[in-house]
Amino acid sequence: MVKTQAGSRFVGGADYAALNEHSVRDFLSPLPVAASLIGGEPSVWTVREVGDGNLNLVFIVKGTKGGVVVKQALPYVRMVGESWPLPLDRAYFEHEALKIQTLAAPNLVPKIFHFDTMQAAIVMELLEPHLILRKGLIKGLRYPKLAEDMAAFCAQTLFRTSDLGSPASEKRERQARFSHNITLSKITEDLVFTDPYRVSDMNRWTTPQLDKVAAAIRDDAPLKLAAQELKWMFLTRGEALLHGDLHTGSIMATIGDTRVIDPEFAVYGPMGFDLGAFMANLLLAYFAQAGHASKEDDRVAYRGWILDTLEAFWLGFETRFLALWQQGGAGDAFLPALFADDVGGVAMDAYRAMVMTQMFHDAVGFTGAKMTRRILGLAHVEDLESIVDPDQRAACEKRALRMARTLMVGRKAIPSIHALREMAEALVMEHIA
Ligand code: SR1
Ligand code: MG
Repeated sequence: MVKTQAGSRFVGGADYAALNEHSVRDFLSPLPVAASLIGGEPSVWTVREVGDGNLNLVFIVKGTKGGVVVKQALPYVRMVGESWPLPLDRAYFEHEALKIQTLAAPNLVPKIFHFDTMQAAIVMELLEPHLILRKGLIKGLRYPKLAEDMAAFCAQTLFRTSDLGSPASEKRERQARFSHNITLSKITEDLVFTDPYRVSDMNRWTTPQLDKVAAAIRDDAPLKLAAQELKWMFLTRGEALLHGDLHTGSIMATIGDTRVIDPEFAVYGPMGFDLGAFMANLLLAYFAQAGHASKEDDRVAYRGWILDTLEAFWLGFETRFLALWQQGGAGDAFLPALFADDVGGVAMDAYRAMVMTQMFHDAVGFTGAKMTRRILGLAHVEDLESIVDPDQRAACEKRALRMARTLMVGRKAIPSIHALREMAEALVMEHIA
C-alpha cells in the first residue's frame, strides 16, 4: 500500500474521503451486503450518522431487508478536531483484532461483512435493539448475562492470544503486527498514565470543586510511582492481545446478548489492563449512581447489582481462564510433558493460583488508573458528566478518586474481589452516615 498523506502503509490512500450520509450509499451499493442485508434501492435507504465516541464516524444504514453499520476512521481525533491528526491505520488494527476475537469469542463480537482499506472503513452487523452498556448503566438497566459474557470474552481472547494459547511463532508474528499500533498506544500512554499526574492542556475536571484534589495528585509521589509502574507494565509486558479500550462504551448489550466493539486500540500488553478497564468503568458507574437517584428510584439496589456484576465478572474470569489453562492450549509456555511427574497436577495448580493472584493485583492497579484518567484527564465518562449539579458530580468523583488511589498504591494488599467490593461500599456509606 502506497503511503499517502491521509493514509499509512496499512490503509488509506489518495482516494480516501470522509463519508457522509450521501456518499455512504455509493460506498455500500456495489457490495454484496447491499442486496443481501440492506435491500431496496440506495436512494430509499435511511442513513444516520450516530458516532458518539471520541474518534470515528459511524453510520447506520437501513433498507427494506435490514441494515448494517459502517464505521470509518477519520484522519484526526473527532472529539478535538483537525488540529490533532490521527493515522487511519487504526481501522486496520480494529479489523485485525476483530478477526482474532471472532475466532476466540465468536458470539461476543459483531459480525464483520467487509473491510475497505482505501476508505479505512469496516462494514459490520447492525446490533439492534442493543444499547451502549454505559447508557444502560446510567438508566439503571440490569444485564443478567453481562458478568458471565464479559468473563468469557476476556478469558477466551486473552488466553488464546497469549503464550499459553498460541505457539510462540504465531504469537510473535501477531505481537509484531500490533506493535505498529503506535499512535493509539501513545494516546493510552499519555492520557491514562501520564497526563492526569502533571499539568497538561489535555486535562480537565469539575472546577473549582476538584482543583485541590487535582493539585494534590500532581504532588503525590507514591501515586505517581504507582502510575509509572503501571505504565511500564503496559509498555513492556506483552502477555496477550488486548482489546485496549474495554470500557462500557465499547460494549453493546441487551438483557440476553453482549457484544464487544471498537478494538482499535488493540496491542499486546498485560492482561490486567483489559480486566481493569472493564472493572474501572463498572466502578465509575457505581460511584455515579448517587447522581442518578430520583424519588422513584434511589438506586441503592441498583448500585448493589453493579457490584454483584463486578464480583461475578472477576470470579467468572478466573474460573474460565484457569479452566482453559488446565485443559491445555497450543502455547509453548508450560509444556505439559515437562510436568509428567507432577502427581495430580499439584505443583502446576499452585503455580496457576499464584499467577491468578498476580493478575488480580495487576487488574486492580489498572482499575485505579483507568478511573483517575476519566475524572482528571481529557476524555471523561457520561456516567459522571451527565450529573448536572457540579457539587453532586464532584462529590461522586472525589469518592471514586479516593478508591482509585488505594487501588493503585495499595493494589497488592487487596486480598480479593470481595474486599474490593467492600471498599467501594464503605466509601459510599461513609458519605451517607
Ligand atoms: C483522544 S482519544 C480519547 C479516548 O477515547 C478512546 O475511547 C480512548 O479511551 C482514548 O483514551
Ligand atoms: Mg472506542
